[in-house]
Amino acid sequence: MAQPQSVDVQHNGPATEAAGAGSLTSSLPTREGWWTPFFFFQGFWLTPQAVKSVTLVQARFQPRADDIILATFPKCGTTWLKALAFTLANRSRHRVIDDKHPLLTQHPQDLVPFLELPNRALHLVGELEALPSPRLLSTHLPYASLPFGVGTSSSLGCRIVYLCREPKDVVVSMWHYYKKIRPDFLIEFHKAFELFFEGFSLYGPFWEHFLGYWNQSVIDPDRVLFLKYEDMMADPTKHVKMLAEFFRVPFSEDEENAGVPEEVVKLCSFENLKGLPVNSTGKADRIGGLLMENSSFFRSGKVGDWRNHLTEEMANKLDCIVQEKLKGSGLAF
Ligand code: PAP
Repeated sequence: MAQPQSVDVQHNGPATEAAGAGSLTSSLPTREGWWTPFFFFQGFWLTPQAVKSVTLVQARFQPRADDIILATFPKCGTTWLKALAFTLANRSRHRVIDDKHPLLTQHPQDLVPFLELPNRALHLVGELEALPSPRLLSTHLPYASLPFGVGTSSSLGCRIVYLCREPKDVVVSMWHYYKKIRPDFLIEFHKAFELFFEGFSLYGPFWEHFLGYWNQSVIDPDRVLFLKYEDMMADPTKHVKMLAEFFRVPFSEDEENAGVPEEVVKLCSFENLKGLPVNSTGKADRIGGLLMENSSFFRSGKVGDWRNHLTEEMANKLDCIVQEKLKGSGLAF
């Protein structure tokens, strides 16, 4: 591992809690390999920008008991979960079959705000505080790094949906995504695979990320709903109903009879969302300083695409580390 090094952390306006972030990163282990050095912060690899925004979120975010947090490791189906959750939670305001439904004109990523995005964290109090309850929020933060009150098992604790995915598909999705959004950062697939395998990827080690939420879902299943992308793909309607129950807006008998759960599945399906002009054209800066195509979040949307990218040896190697790291937890892929 490379020697710790300092990074220049810019401070903006009243975000004084970030003042310690520069000195904080200077004392953190750091490693190169991705487009910028990552820092090992609270047990996970983050960009300097992410260290800064996570610190801000932890200092400033005011959780509400009725907040619902959508938590994911990157490339595990965040966009899909945001679309489903938004549609379910807001269906009394926005009918699922309606040519004015927000999903038809807004990118799913924009309908549920991330807690820790750099440009958002700086306006955390203003933007997130202004949202009416119950708030629907999303995060890539590991369980242990959630701001106090989100992660605690108390009446203050928010409800959390965690979505994870077969790691072999995650690494493939991640590599394609970086290739698309960072064309100036060239990394061969086998190199990205090695880093991911070592647990060195954004918000990695992925197994620690999975386990943090998994363990909590075992202890407190009413508060943490743990889902897998593959299970959702296999039976989306069942999962849509499960999510509606978890959000405390279960489908009525009339809705069930009218096929509303199936309509939610259709509206949020990969094929439908990918084909919409708002998702297939245009660019936006969603992570602070990087303009990316809206289509970057819709690639193949398949289970098992890893077969087109990993050799048998690579697949076995990743399977072995996953088995070893998850051993005894009850979680398996
Ligand atoms: P993020 O974590 O960076 O926000 P995320 O949405 O998790 O991104 O990653 C995109 C993945 O979800 C892509 O997977 P792929 O590369 O294997 O194709 C994307 O295609 C997939 N995805 C996006 N929308 C949907 C959807 N509606 N249904 C299923 N998969 C989807």
